[in-house]
Amino acid sequence: MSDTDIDLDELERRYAQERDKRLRSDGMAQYEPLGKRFAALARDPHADPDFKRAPIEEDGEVLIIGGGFAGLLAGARLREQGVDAIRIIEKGADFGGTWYWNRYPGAACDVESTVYLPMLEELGHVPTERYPRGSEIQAYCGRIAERYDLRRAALFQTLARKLRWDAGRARWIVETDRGDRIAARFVISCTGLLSNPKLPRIPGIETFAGHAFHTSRWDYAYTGGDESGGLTGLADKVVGIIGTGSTGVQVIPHLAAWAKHLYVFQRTPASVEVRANRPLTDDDFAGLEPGWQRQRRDNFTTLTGGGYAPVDLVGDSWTDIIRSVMPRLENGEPVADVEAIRRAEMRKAEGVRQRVAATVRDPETAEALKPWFHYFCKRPCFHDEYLESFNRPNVTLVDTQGKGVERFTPAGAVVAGTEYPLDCLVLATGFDFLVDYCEEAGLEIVGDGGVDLSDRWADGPLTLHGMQTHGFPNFFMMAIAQAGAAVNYVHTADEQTQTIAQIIAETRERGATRVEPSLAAETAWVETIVEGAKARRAFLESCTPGYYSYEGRRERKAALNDFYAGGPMAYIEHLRDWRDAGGFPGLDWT
Ligand code: NA7
Repeated sequence: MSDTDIDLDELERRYAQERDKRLRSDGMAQYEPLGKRFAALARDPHADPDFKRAPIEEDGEVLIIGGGFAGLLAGARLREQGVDAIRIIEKGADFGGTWYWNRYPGAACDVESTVYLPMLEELGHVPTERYPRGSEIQAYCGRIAERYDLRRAALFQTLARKLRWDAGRARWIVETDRGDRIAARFVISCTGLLSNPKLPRIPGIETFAGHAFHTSRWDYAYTGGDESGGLTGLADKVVGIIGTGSTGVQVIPHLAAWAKHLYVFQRTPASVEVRANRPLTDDDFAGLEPGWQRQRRDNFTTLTGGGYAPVDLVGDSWTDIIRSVMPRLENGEPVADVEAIRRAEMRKAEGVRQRVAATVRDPETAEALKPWFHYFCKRPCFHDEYLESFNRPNVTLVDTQGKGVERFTPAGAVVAGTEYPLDCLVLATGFDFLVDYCEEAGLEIVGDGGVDLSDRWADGPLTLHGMQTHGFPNFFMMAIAQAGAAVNYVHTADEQTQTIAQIIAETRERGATRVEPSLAAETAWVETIVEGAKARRAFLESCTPGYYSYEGRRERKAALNDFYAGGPMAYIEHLRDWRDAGGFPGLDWT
């Protein structure tokens, strides 16, 4: 399509119309966590429910909360610094974090394995596919744990509950749900970004009498099969699914293949692009020079963060848009042409809609599957069988016109007055995102002088680099609020953990008992975030709501939860410069 075929103003009008259909007054309150009213749905299907162990009392060096990639990388980098007394507390029965919980059929990473999986060079690992499956990623987490001898540090099926800074002993005292009392000089909280499943507060949902589960707690005992499919238990079942985000798009082709009938209740259509997965072989890695992964990851994060790079090393659907809107170079400096970027973005979104039209046979279904929002408003999805699923006779798309399911009855879901009887309801409704740090982490954190972090952060986080906060010495967070938001969070996490491990090493070398950001350094960083976030927030207000836009919220909390405006690669470079500068300016040691 040529640029002149795109009427930008008309498109903007259409986007605004679609956003208005989806806007709701209850914002974030439209969701509730899995664990409260629906505690049974939060049960871990992979763990031994009868697991017991005696409580532990110990005094260690570093306590890490969470055994996903962030926690594992923190452990690995600390081992590299020679720290032996590490303890890792993990809710699940194994390492893996996101990939421990999300074992739904089709679960795979949408970022290329060569940039997503950390430490490929250190471990000499060759991923099997371009886009790795969940089970392979989880197994790889186990390999990192073995390599850095982290398994002996782990307390699985354990939740950290309360952290209290004991100034007299210069120790954090950590209590868990299993009665442990662990003292540690340093605490690194790695509780995840999208780790608390959320449910929509749809009227009557609690009365639904069929079988229901969230995708992050997939019930294979009911569906049969495994991550690769074979859901034979659904052969005589009418299944409904709510959620057409990254998860829904991966699950739906499997449900479509096995259910007697599948109803897809759609609120906002996903933007679904080409995935083009393929096996990787040694040839893909032949001739790569040491340091190749850092170069490749930096390149991917630069391009997907909207920056300039002379080459595109990954060259997939993620980087395609950047290729087409690459800023021009003037005197060696990249210069963004705002109008050209706007047109390229519209062209990209139009291409996504044309793919729907070319794939889905029923014109009405195809029309309903077309996304009408700015390409950057929501995380794009990548799949080569999703759209085809809607050509099956046993699949019905129920387009809710941006409203979602109206209500539930014991028999099923109601949309626009029509009841759809269901045997099984699959909730692909996502996870809490930047709601409230302590609430999401499930932690009560009491710092210097008895100050509760949730009180200090009542209006939103106050940090230096998104990783440390004044008055909470020797405490680190792995998060993205006030940090760099990369498409590939593991890249950010890797740089954050290298920084944290170096700060801890320096604290030990100095013989200091506490390290924390000065109030002045923290205030300056927060101001940088809030100022820098203005342009992005203005853009998000034009978007169809979702977790990127904080469901359309405008208050200070949303601004404080925002990201480093220079982009993820600039944030990473800022951390590198800070590490290299020596002495970590902005930190106070005692
Ligand atoms: P997402 O991306 O948050 O998707 C959740 C989906 O659930 C999305 O399509 C929502 O529609 C839908 N939803 C939520 N509430 C309702 C109601 N009430 N009715 C209908 N539909 C509803 O979560 P995912 O698990 O797919 O992906 C999470 C992240 O994992 C992803 O971003 C990647 O980082 C990997 P909406 O679009 O809000 O209208």
